[in-house]
Amino acid sequence: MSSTTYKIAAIPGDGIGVDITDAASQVLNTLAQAHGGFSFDFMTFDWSSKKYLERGWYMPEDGMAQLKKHDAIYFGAVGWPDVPDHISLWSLILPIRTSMNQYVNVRPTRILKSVTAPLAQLQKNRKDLDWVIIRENSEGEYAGQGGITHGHGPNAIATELAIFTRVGIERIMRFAFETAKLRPRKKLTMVTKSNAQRHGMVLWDKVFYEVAKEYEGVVEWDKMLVDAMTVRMVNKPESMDTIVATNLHADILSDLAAALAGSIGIAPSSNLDPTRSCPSMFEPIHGSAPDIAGKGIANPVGAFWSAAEMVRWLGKGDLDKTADQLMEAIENVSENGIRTRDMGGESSTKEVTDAVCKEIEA
Ligand code: GGG
Repeated sequence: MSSTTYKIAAIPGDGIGVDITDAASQVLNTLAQAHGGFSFDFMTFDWSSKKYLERGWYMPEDGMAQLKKHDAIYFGAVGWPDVPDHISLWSLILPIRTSMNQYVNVRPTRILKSVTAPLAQLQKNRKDLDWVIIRENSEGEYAGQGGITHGHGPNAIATELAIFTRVGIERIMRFAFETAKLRPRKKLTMVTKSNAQRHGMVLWDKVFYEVAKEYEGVVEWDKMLVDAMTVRMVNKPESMDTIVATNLHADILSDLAAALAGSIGIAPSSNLDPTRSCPSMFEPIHGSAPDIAGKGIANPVGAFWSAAEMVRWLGKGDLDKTADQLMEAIENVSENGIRTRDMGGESSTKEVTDAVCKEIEA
């Protein structure tokens, strides 16, 4: 039987990114061995804030070219107290997303088996929260356009331009409708702030209505303002399924979604190039958590769920069952009470990781 080796560029980054990337590679290797027919060849890139402080750069000049030689990128976390956050973010994940054409960020959220949801109503009706947030990942408020004039003193003037293109909006809407079409509820909620932001957000609305026409009778849709959306997520979670929003709005909404589902430490994300011309990147949505870095207590579940999504993407449909097996192992371990502190347990990162590996091998 022939075997496929997937070349993975691993960028652990900062803080707990290192712990959870190690844990994810252990789990992925165990999964490949147990399954057979595929394996992983990890190449680790030490592009971190620590290295930046030592040598003045995160990624070498040919960094993107090195990443392009891989089938996928696995990313830990970025951000460290001694480096301003906008420098670390703009030196690693943001340029990777744009250079690798990763214009979609998929963030699934549901309440995993035996995880405690913070709201009583969600704890009782756990299936009510089952969403996929589709984040536009290449433009909007993260386009990096703007500047500061009139010095940095009392007269400073800063601009932060949000860029929205018809091409960028249309492709994310199409991806969102296609995602919603395959989901059981077949519902799409589109989020903007088009009452106050009267240019880019109005173009979002316009393009959305155009694309929606193609899905008439196939996908039910509605539209929300982002402020009202936060209330609906808490009060009527069952009324939504797939959600599409701008880079900034979806970044914020997905943190709220993760908290409602039990912990930010659980939530995964896939930065996808749907054309598959560049490697896609998989990362938990949480940051580097400097306060618990190196203590061995970080929750690896978001990292494992992201790894499962990577397996699904690499397999192009052939490894869906394998990815499901990993998700089942994660849920069984949690059900057996092997959980980190943020999930109400006392287990270490290593204990959760070893238990997930054991479940896969069982
Ligand atoms: N593991 C992802 C990570 O390090 N996130 C830090 C962060 O602030 N990300 C912002 C973003 O996803 O745009």
